[in-house]
Amino acid sequence: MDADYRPFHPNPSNPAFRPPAGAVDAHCHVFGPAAAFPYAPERKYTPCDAPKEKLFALRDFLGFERSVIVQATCHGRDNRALLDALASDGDHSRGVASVGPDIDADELAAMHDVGVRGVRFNFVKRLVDKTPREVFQTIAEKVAKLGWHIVVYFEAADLEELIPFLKALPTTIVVDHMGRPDVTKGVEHADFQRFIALLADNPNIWTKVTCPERLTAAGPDYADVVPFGRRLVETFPDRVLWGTDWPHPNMKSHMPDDGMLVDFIPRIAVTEKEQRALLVDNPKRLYWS
Ligand code: 0GY
Repeated sequence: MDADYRPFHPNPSNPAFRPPAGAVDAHCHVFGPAAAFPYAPERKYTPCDAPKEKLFALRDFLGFERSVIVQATCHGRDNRALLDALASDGDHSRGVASVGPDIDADELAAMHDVGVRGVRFNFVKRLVDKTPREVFQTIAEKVAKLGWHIVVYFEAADLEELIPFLKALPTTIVVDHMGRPDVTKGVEHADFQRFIALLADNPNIWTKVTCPERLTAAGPDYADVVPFGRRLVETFPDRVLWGTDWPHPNMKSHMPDDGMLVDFIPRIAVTEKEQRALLVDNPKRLYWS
């Protein structure tokens, strides 16, 4: 583990908000354990192990029934830890993998069988080396044939330049962490409005209303992030997903209490109808249908 890496919260609080039956944590990771699933040589950080058993125990504790496990950059394109977690969790988990352009139909079919339903394209410069757009395009065409979607992770400053590329992708797209807005600029700022317009103009683009702990400039109450999540949930109620982001890689300011993150949900999805769409119906449509 890197010297400045913060491990996940050892004993999260019991959330006051109880998720509806069938609720999905649609963004979480498994890391290692390194002894069984070594981290990728090209990784930009070395996390603490966050094995599937801990993830599943947290899911139960927080009142969720299902998980979408997303391949993280510390494992590169080696999806073994992810596939192992999926294989051991039956119908309770689905996955988002990271693959290269040479992946063939048989490999994709094997991943599909164990629960993978998407791939992730990462544009965050501190996490990955640059990948040529043609490589992503090749992968996109292959996975679109299986009905998979593409999860994209980028910083708000890079959105404008990415828009033509995103618009050309041939399948559903899910943008991580609300497009990572600078919350100090406010919801009405041109940057966040550009993101809203992207979703308004492209019905195939969804977003995760996740990571108040990464986006806040104020601290663990996350009040400054609420208007961003709220705006997305009320404007696109059937294209939003929620997740813990456990085990919260690369958090520098603080390590979030996962119970408090669950209590963030009713602040952005205020009606039972919105909560059901966000936590049950939307992820079910994307991952379990
Ligand atoms: C997240 C966020 C981060 C890391 C990764 O794949 C990753 O390594 O996604 C981050 O450092 O912001 O969604 O887990």
